[in-house]
Amino acid sequence: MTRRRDFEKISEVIGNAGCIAVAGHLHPDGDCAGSVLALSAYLKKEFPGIPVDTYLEEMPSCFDYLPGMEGIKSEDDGGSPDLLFLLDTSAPDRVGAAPGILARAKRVVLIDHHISNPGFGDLNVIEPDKSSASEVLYTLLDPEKIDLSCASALYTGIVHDSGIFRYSCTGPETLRIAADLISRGVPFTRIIEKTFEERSYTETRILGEALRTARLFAGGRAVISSVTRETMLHFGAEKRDVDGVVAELRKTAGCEAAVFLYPADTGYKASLRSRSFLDVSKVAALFGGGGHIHAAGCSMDMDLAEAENLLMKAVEEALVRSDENADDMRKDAVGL
Ligand SMILES: [Mn+2]
Repeated sequence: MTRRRDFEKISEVIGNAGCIAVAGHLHPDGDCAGSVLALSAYLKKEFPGIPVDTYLEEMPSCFDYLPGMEGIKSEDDGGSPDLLFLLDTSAPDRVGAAPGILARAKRVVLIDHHISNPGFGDLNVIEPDKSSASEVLYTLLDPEKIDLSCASALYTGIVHDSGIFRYSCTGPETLRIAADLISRGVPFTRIIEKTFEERSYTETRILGEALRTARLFAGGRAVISSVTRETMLHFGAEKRDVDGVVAELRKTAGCEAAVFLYPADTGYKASLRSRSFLDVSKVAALFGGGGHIHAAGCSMDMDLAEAENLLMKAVEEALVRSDENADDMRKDAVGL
C-alpha cells in the first residue's frame, strides 16, 4: 500500500503560523469529528499563543462529550488562516462547514486515510492502510502531550471507522494505539455505549420501518431498503436518525452488499455497504459518489423508484463482475 508522508510530527509544520484552522469533511462522522477535535485540543494546549479555529458541520448530540464542541464554527466566517489542517477529507469538494477556507488558507496540510485522496494539500500525510484519520493523526502527535480529552477524541475516531475493531481496516497497530489511549483513562465503555448502542425513540422506529420493508435482490446476495420523504415526516425523523440503518441491513445473512436510500434536499442519497469482496466505492463512483471499499455513498437526483433500479442494477453487475474475476483467478491458478 502506498504511504505518503511529507512530515513526521505536527510540530514540524506549525512554523510561524499566526492563526490555524482545523476542518473536516461534509456530514462529519465519528472519525472526522474525533480527529478534528483531537487536533484542535492538542494545538490549543501545545501552542497557546496561536488562535485555532475549528470548523465542523453540526454533529449528533451523542458526540457532545468531545472536547471543544462548544467552540466549533459550523458555517463559513470568511476566515483565512495561515495554516489549515484538513482531516479525513478525501477531495477538495468534500470540505464541510467552510468550503471556501481551502482556497483562502495560505498553506494546507492533509491528514487522511482515504485511498482515493489525490493529495491536494501543500503537505500531505495520506496512509490508506490505517483504520482512520484519527489513527494517522495519533502517529503525528507527541505521545507525552496527548491529554485525556485529546485521547478520548482519538479513540472515538478509531473506534468509529473500525466499527469497534471489527472491520478489516483494523490492524495490529490500531489495537496498540487503542491500548495506549485506554491506558490514559479514556472512558471507552461509555464512548461505545453512547455513540453506537444508544438510539433515540425516533431512530428505533424508523429503523424498524426500514428493516420491515427491506428486499433482497441479485439472487439474494444483496439487500435494499429506503425511506420516503413522507415516512421521514411521519416519524418526525431527520437525516441523522437514519444514519445507522445501512449497517443493520448489512447484517442480513447471505448478503454481500446493502443499499439504503433516504431523502436529500433534491432527490435521494444512497448509502452502500459491503461485507467482504465487493468494492462499493466503485458502484458509488458510477453516480458521482465515492468512499471506501466497504462503505460508500452517492447522491441520486431523481425519483426513488428510478434511483433504486439504477443502484440494484449496478450492484448486481458489480457482483457478477467479481464472480468473473474470481473465476479467472481460479483458472489462472490451475493453469487453464
Ligand atoms: Mn475516516
